[in-house]
Amino acid sequence: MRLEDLGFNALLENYRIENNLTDFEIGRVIAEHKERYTVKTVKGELEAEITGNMRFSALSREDFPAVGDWVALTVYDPDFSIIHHILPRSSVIKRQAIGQPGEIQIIATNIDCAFIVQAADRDFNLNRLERYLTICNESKVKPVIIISKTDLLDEIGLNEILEIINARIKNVPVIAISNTTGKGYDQVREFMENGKTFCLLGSSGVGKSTLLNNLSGKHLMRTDTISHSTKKGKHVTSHRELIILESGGILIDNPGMKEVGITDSTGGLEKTFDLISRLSKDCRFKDCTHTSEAGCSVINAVNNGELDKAVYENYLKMEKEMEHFMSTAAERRKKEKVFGKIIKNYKKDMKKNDQ
Ligand SMILES: Nc1nc2c(ncn2[C@@H]2O[C@H](COP(=O)(O)OP(=O)(O)OP(=O)(O)O)[C@@H](O)[C@H]2O)c(=O)[nH]1
Ligand SMILES: [Mg+2]
Ligand SMILES: [Zn+2]
Repeated sequence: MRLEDLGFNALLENYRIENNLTDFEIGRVIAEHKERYTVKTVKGELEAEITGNMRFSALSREDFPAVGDWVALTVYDPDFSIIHHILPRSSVIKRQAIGQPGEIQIIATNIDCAFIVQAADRDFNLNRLERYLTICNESKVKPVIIISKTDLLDEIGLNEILEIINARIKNVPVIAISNTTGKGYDQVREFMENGKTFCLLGSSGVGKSTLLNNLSGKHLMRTDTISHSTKKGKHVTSHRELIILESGGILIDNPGMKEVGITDSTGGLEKTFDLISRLSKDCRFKDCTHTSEAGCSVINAVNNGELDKAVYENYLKMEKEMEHFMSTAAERRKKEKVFGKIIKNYKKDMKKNDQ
């Protein structure tokens, strides 16, 4: 295996040389288990941990390695390596961490293209599609929408879904697939360029791992049937994992997500809701919130039917969520800083007492 097969490129190579990382082994994080990482290198798969320094100087989750990262490490033996550096990320897909207000969770890094998977039978939801588009657009990851399980629907039902998507979401490719019949697989494969990294996003039970297994021709990820009593997915995939397909392309499977909270995604919202961004240039006030202001061209567009009310409402909801996230994150950082100072003073006092 060459590093290029894993997605290594000239930009990363230049960085490696310019930053004197030539004495380190270079590899890509393919799995994470509670701050232990599996890193794929030309020497094989290595188990690695981070340096103490990296852990203590980390300000947020973004300072820790994530699946998809390129790292520089020292190899002691195959079961023990130390990660010293994370090479610059070309993209980061992230969401709000569950149960930790103001904190982010990295879904994957260095992604070229995201497959946003929704099942045709009962998972399909436009608001949620726009949410996934926002987190992809924020990081300039090319989104592709995949509608799975089309075998459970007749032609008319499927066309209805595709029309609904086309009416609301422009300029994003949509592929209808069935993991059972293989429908749409040729179109998916067309996107999968050699050396490029793709990731699978979507709710639990929509068929992400089944798609990955079928594309690889191997049973790499466990898949399972959905609980019929609750009609809910069982979260079969429990951790992120990066896989290289023999046919070319690198694919990251993710556990199904229930919530996709927006973080600091100004650019992502602008791109996803580009009609709103264009309209807002004509609002009377520069800082118009498009909620109640006079001379708001966004509200005008909703009133005259140019802008879909559902799109407008989804935009406002995510915009509000983003503002809330950013103020909570700022508050969190402030508290952590104060806490850091308390610890520092405490340690100083301890030293004084020792003398
Ligand atoms: N009928 C039909 N069933 C499918 C299709 N794709 C997947 N399934 C079934 O749906 C169930 C869930 O599939 P998985 O691939 O495990 O779903 P997942 O998205 O990986 O789920 P998590 O790992 O929990 O996020 C399995 O029983 C699959 O056999 C499809 O296109 N059609
Ligand atoms: Mg899965
Ligand atoms: Zn406005």
